[in-house]
Formats: sequence, structure tokens, C-alpha cells
Amino acid sequence: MDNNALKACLEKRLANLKGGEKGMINEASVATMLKHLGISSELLNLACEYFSLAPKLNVIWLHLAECTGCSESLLRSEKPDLAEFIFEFFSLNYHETLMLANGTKAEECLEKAMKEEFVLIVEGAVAPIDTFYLSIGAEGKSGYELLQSVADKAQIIFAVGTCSSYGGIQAAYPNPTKTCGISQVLSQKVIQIPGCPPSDVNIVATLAFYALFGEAPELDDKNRPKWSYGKCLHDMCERKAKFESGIFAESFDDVAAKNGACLFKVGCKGPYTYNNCPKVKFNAKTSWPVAAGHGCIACSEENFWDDFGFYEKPMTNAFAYAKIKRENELILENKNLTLSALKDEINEDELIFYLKESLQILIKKEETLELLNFNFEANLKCALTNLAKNKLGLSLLENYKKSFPKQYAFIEANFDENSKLSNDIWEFFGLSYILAKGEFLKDKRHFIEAAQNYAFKHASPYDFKLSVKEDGVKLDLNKSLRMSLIYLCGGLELEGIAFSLLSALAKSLKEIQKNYADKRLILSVDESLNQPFLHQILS
Ligand code: FSX
Ligand code: SF4
Ligand code: F3S
Repeated sequence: MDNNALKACLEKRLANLKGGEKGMINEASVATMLKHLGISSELLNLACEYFSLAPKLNVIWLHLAECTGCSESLLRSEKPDLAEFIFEFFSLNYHETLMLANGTKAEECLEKAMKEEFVLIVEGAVAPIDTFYLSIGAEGKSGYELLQSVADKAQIIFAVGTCSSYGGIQAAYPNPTKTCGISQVLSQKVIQIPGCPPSDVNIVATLAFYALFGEAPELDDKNRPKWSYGKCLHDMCERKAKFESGIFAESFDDVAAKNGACLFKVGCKGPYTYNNCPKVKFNAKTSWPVAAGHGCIACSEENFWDDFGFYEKPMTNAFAYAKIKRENELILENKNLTLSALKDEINEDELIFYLKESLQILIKKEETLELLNFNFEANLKCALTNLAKNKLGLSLLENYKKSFPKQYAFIEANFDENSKLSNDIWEFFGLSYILAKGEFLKDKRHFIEAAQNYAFKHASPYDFKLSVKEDGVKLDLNKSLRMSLIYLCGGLELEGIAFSLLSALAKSLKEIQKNYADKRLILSVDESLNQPFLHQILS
């Protein structure tokens, strides 16, 4: 909903309210929540009026398998503060760690609270198989049983925290209690607010949206509110310029760390994490992990405890908990023909990724062909000179030279000053191979094998610039070579670089493929590269 639609919705809901006594509402708190939600301040008066007139939303907050960090986070909410939250904006009718009642009295409270309409918030994971792993309350009900019975009557369900969204720490390998996120056992839709813990702002403002408009804010494909989880936190980080300049802390107490260096090399997982921590921070906006000097551990991402390796190390194979098993399930057809033969033979229902001496996408469309044309600077020495034309790039190159003298000497000795443009994607991959290894990529298979041997599930982001227009598609790789230098300086190895580059290519190709959903995907690669892993990553 845009601001006009939100306004219309609020006006309608206000008109439906029966006139009653006006409650006290702190305007500054409403303004803060609207700001976080990205809602125009023009709606402030309406929103305040609605909160002051509407009956408060009843909230039942359940605790399952967790550490109560989510509740701790809520306690530190500032606008609204906890007292406002529970007395003025919402009515917190059941919360085991905050309420006075215990034992049978607590159970009576829950029964009473369930007699009215209510919103359910669940903190913590559920053990649906061996349910005895969590028993709660005077009657020793299992968490699973409790969840089911309360969820059945709830008007909407929010999973607050990574435990309740995805299972969390107790679901870490080998997950002896077989715990999981609540959406895996409930048939109802669950709005997820992950984070271990999530910020108070993400909890409170999401609830406020529901209270005002009667529905959840816009969600992503994991049912997370887009306003809070829609962007990569690395892109909002105050240390990002240091990352781009290749300035990394080597240890938590070194001079670079004190001067605000990027924490990637000491394990920051910011580039893999979608959350708004740098913006909203924690403890009433006091700080957030990276500002406090420790890297992000991706605490709001699914399986963060298993998938991102050691907390204080970069994602190189030595620091993975277990090597990922890459299944080769889907094998595409390989038409190993010359480009001109393919152009003649292509069928109406085919879309061909041609990955040989040039990168092409072949689509027959009323006798015309759409080609993916691009070129990049393939003389590595010239490419590095181009990169060093701005301040960050210059610093990055200097740091690369310092960290990789052997590789740099190889580049100096083997490239001249003459620019050479290429559109061969393998040559582009070969440049990163040289940056990592200080030698030429003699066999393309070595690159694919390195990618296949990467022990982590997640690729490091590469910013390939792709534009899909009616007259064709363009892929600009020129700016992305710098990512290889950054990741190398930040402690990644060839394996991570190769996997991430192939993933970035796959992502771009898939973006193009979306426009041709009715066509069959076919590869065209040399027989030596016709390997299951390449099919797998591209398909
Ligand atoms: Fe703890 Fe909440 Fe982590 Fe889990 O936060 S902070 S273990 S997400 O459920 O209490
Ligand atoms: Fe910030 Fe971490 Fe990204 Fe470095 S890697 S810029 S510390 S989020
Ligand atoms: Fe968690 Fe990373 Fe934010 S560790 S709190 S998602 S900075």
C-alpha cells in the first residue's frame, strides 16, 4: 500500500470506530514508529487519533525454546517505551516473564486472555517430534501443544526472534531436540521478525502497523517485513568505505580496528545479512554489533549457527563447520556446437546459455536473435589502473599490493600497457584467478573445481550490472573485478571467489531467464566443462 492507500485505509477504520473516551497517546512515539515504517508524517494526526480511540490490541506472548533475549530487547524500546507499549498502545495480556502470576494462576490468565480476540507473538522454537523437550507451566503442557492451542484462536501470528522464525541455536547441528521454527508446524501464516534478538524497533513498529491498518506490512518471500529486512545491512554500515578500500582489522585490538577498519576479516557476515541494524540499532538506538567492535554474525539469517562458519573468521574453507554437500540433481542438455550452428538450429522453445569464447544468450524470436553483449578490460594491469582512478580504488590496490606481493609481481611481469577488451566470461574469471594465485588459469576446469570445493552455502555478493531492455540485455562486469581484490584482502580464498563469481553469473542469467519462463534452458559449453556442478549452479 502506498501512502494514499494507507491514508484511505486509516480513515475508513477511524470512521468505523464507535466514539468512546480518548486515551493518552504520546505523539512522539507514533511519529517515530511511522518514520521507521517509511510512512509519511502526513498520516501522523490520523494515526494518533486512531491509537487514542481504537480498542487496544490484546497481545499474548508465548515463550518456547529460547533465551528470552527477544523480551529483553522489547524491554529496551524507547519510543514507545515499555510502559507506553503495554498500557497505551497494546494490551499485553499474557507474557510469562513479565507478568506477576505464576503456576495455576498464570494458566488462568492465559485462558482468560484467549477468550478475547488477540494477536499471538511467539518467542522461541518448537520441538514438535519429541515434545517433552519443552514442558511449560503448572500442568506441564508441551510447548508444541501450547503453541497449537493458542495459535488456533489467534487473529494473526508473529514469530519474534530467529528461534521462532527458523529454529535458532537449539536447532544447530545435530539438533538433538529436533526443534524448528513455528511456521514449520503451523498451518496459519506466520509473520517472521528474525534476529537473535531482533531490535525492539522491528518488533514494536511491525505490531504498530498491524494495529493501525489491520494487516501486516509488505512482506518478502520469507514473510519478513520488507521495511526492516529488505536491505543488506552491509550497504548501510558505517565501515563500508573501509571495506571498499581494502582496509581490514586483522584482530579486534589492532590499530586498524580502533580506527574503524572493516571487520570482514575478523568474521563480519554483514554482506550476507538482510536486516536494518545499522539504522535502528539496539537498546534505544545506543549501538549495534559492528559499532560495538564485533562483526555481524548474521543472527537474523536462517541457519546462521551452522551456515556461516566460525563467528570470528572469514568464510574460507578452514573455518566452515562442515563442508557443504552439493547435490547434482538437474543436468541440462548441452549443445556443444559452434555459435553459427546454434543460431541455425535453435528451436522456438529453447533458451541457450552459450559460455564459450564469448558469453551469449540465444533466443529465437521471430527470426531474430537476442544476444547478451558485453565487454570488459581484460588486460589486468590496465583494469587495475582503471580501478585506482578513485580514492577508494587506489587504497584498495595499495592494500592488495601489500598483501599479495607475489601475485602483483606476476601481473607486472606478464601484462603490458595496452588495453584489451574481451567478452569471454572465462577470461574474466581468469583475471580473478590470477589475483588469487599469481598465475594464469591454464584449465577452466580448475576454476569450476575450486567453486565446487567451496565449503559454504552462501556466495559473497558481486555487483554485476545487468540491464534487461527490449532491444537486448547488457551485462557490465567492469566494476566488479574490485570485489575480488576486496574479498582477497578480506581473507577469502580462490574457492570462495570462484563460487561467488559463478553464482553471480548464474544470478544474472536467471534474471534474464525470468522473461522467458516458457522456454527450456540449454547450455552450450565445451565437453571438458560439461560438468554436473556447472549445470547445477546455472540451472
Ligand atoms: Fe534468545 Fe529470543 Fe536469540 Fe532466540 O531472541 S536472543 S535465543 S532469537 O528466541 O530469546
Ligand atoms: Fe560493515 Fe561488516 Fe560490511 Fe565491514 S563487512 S562494511 S564491518 S557490515
Ligand atoms: Fe544480528 Fe548482525 Fe544485526 S549479528 S543484530 S543481524 S548486526
